[in-house]
Amino acid sequence: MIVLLLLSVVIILVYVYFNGKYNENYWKKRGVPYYEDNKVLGPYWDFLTGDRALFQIFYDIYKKYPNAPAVGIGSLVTPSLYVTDPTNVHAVMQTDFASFSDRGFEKNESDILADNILFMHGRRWKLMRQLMTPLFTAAKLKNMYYIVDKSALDFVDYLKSNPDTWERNTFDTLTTFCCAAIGAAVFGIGEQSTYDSPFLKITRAAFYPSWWSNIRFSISNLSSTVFKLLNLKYFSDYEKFFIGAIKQLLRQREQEKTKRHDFADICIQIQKNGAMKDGETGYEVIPTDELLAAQAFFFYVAGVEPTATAIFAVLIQLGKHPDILKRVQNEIIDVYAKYNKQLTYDAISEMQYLDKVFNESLRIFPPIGFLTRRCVRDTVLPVGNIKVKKGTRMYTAIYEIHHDPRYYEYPEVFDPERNLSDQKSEFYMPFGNGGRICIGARFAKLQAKSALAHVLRNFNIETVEHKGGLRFGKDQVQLRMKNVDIKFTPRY
Ligand code: HEM
Ligand SMILES: *[C@@H]1O[C@H](CO)[C@@H](O)[C@H](O)[C@H]1NC(C)=O
Ligand SMILES: *[C@@H]1O[C@H](CO)[C@@H](O)[C@H](O)[C@H]1NC(C)=O
Ligand SMILES: *[C@@H]1O[C@H](CO)[C@@H](O)[C@H](O)[C@H]1NC(C)=O
Ligand SMILES: CC(=O)N[C@H]1CO[C@H](CO)[C@@H](O)[C@@H]1O
Repeated sequence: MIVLLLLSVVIILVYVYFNGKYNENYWKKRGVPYYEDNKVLGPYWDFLTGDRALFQIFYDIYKKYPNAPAVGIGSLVTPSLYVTDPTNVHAVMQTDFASFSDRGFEKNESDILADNILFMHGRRWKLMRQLMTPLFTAAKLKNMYYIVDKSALDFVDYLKSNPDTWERNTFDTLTTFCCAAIGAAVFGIGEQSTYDSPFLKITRAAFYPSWWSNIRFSISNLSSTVFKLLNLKYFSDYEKFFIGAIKQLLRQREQEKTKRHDFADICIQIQKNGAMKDGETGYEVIPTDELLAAQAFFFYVAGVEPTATAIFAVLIQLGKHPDILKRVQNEIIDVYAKYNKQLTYDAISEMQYLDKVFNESLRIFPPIGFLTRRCVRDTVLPVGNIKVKKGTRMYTAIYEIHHDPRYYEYPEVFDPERNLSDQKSEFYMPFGNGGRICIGARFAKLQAKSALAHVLRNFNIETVEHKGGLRFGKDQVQLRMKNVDIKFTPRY
């Protein structure tokens, strides 16, 4: 017994040693430094055993190899490359997109709700992305703006009638709002408050970030084989509820004549048009209720937390800079008066200073700290001439670049006057970049700015950092600002 145990320990140690050695040589041969602190699991080891966010661990590596074109990292048997040089990052995301068009997510085919553009790859993704893109044009957003506006007004009412939210659990309050607002955009609105929607309670519970969901994502990140072996499903718990709700909604809408400009309307249109076909390859997809439910689901999975984080980022900065807050509020008040006490789509678009503040807040706190891709065909990265083989996992820096003094003078200083629209896209990527850039960016910005305008018209704010100061939650891809709250004081 003891012998057997010892033997297995020895076998594991030998395996770990050779696995690490192999990974190291793999990258050294290609002229790339290798992250040596843990040769087998790389930054994931630090993530699993520590209490910091993964992006912070990457940031340490970034600072350790400031001039490397990329850094090899351990990830069991899959070669993995952490891309730090902005030109290389740009190649992965944009200029060589065809070689890196996958996010590298594994999904179980029977996991219906994971069949959405966030997780899809290959020609299926391409077709679905083409189909969903027109949903977020300026014209469509203008039509659905009345829903965005109602959500923001309901949010203000909610704040006004719940003074217990004025100094505590700000991020929770914002997540609830984003869940309600996304629900309104997908399912439509009626007379009652978006906060009284029957969907809110369940979706709110589903999207509460938990340690378990971190672990599940982490397994899939490390190795698709392990993921398949364990037979994990991402969203099975919500499948029945969600698909049922969408089916019911679609059948109901088929009977209606009036256009409401929400996501459900668009689904009906898509189904009327029948099978979707890629002109080039002839590949076809049938828009079933299930497929559309999965697309509705991406609004929640991809939309709720980053939008809440973005609003939080702006509030944290404004609550620390009273002079900038005053200027934002003055702009809101002026535009509000100009538009006859309405915050219309055009009114929100006119708030240039708010836009600058939003942009700069997302430079300092990009809600997604780094991105992942999978190489789908052998290629070469321009800086350092790095050969990358099909199947390699890529991690690209965002937060690190946003905070690099080589690209931003005094990067830790919040300064809305930085000309970010002058900035090359490889240095500013809160919504990612290239072919897989955030499809909801316009919608998210509109939602966030509308909420901010309504709230800041009604409240003054101050940022309250609790004992020990602001820190980040132990999350994989998100930035979650913790130990900090917003104190709201009424101005009405
Ligand atoms: C401020 C809020 C948001 C931020 C900061 C954000 C950020 C991002 C980022 C960084 C990516 C990855 C892009 C890449 O890989 O290059 C992404 C992808 C995506 N986002 Fe957002 N997002 C936000 C809100 C939303 C909303 C509200 C929706 C839904 C309406 C949404 C839908 C998506 C989808 C579907 C993808 C995957 C696109 C694809 O793979 O083709 N996002 N987002
Ligand atoms: C997906 O999950 C189901 C049940 O959870 C399982 O029966 C099936 O074999 C899995 N498929 C793959 C490819 O892992
Ligand atoms: C904010 O950033 C976006 C790019 O993300 C840019 O198009 C826009 O012009 C910027 N706004 C201002 C006021 O600079
Ligand atoms: C910011 O950069 C854009 C693009 O280069 C330019 O058109 C604009 O005038 C600049 N704005 C300021 C205030 O410098
Ligand atoms: C390579 C890979 O699968 N990366 C994923 C890791 O997990 C996050 C979610 O926590 C995904 O967004 C990445 O795509």
